[in-house]
Amino acid sequence: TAAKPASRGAFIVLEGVDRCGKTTQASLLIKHLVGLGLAAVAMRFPDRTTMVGDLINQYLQSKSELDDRAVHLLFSANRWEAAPALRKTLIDDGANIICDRYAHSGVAFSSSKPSLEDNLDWCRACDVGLPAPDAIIFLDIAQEEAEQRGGYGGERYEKKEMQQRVRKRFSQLQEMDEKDGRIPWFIVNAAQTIEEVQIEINEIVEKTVEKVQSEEQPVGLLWK
Ligand code: NYM
Repeated sequence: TAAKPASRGAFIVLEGVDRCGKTTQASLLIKHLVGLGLAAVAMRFPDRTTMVGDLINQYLQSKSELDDRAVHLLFSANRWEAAPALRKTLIDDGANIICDRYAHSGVAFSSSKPSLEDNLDWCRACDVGLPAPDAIIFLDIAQEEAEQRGGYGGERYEKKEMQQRVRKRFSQLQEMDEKDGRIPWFIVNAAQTIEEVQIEINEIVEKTVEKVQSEEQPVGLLWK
């Protein structure tokens, strides 16, 4: 059996509206951490490679229609099905996870739909108890700036009005987390150059990794 690692890995989540540069930054961050000799694993949600993920993918590409609550539960199930592997990576392998979107995207997008806008608590409920991030890095960008980046793709939700509502929801979720005091948010101005954004993110992540290693806290339970 493999030796138990000295400490667990940090669970870092990158969040933001579509076109904020999350995916680019996530892969740069992995390279940076590996360069520092730290184990780093990339994850992303939705994970379209699973059976649940395939249903989500068909929905996002408008190849299927689903009730808003049904698809919300699929996004949540897509996280729950990954949770055991996520814990194993953090705890047994002692590797850091860099995750492109997680539960906050789930709540922000679903609760921006007219049918769910008064149901924030319902939207949060199915993600309660998932492995909690040690830090949320929110890549903040103005709507106009995001739109200038080559425009949106053709997937569901990639519309101006929806994106504006999502951005507001993220702020609301940030406030709720800050009141609760367990999951720290770091807001990075994503309108800067790729290099400038990268420098800020690297610093936040290095500090978070150090904190997780020195405090020896177990992986938290989201919103519980
Ligand atoms: N999305 C993502 C949700 O609506 N709920 C979720 O739980 C998650 C994780 O899926 N517009 C939305 C946000 C995006 C879309 O994500 C696809 P990506 O990162 O473009 O593959």
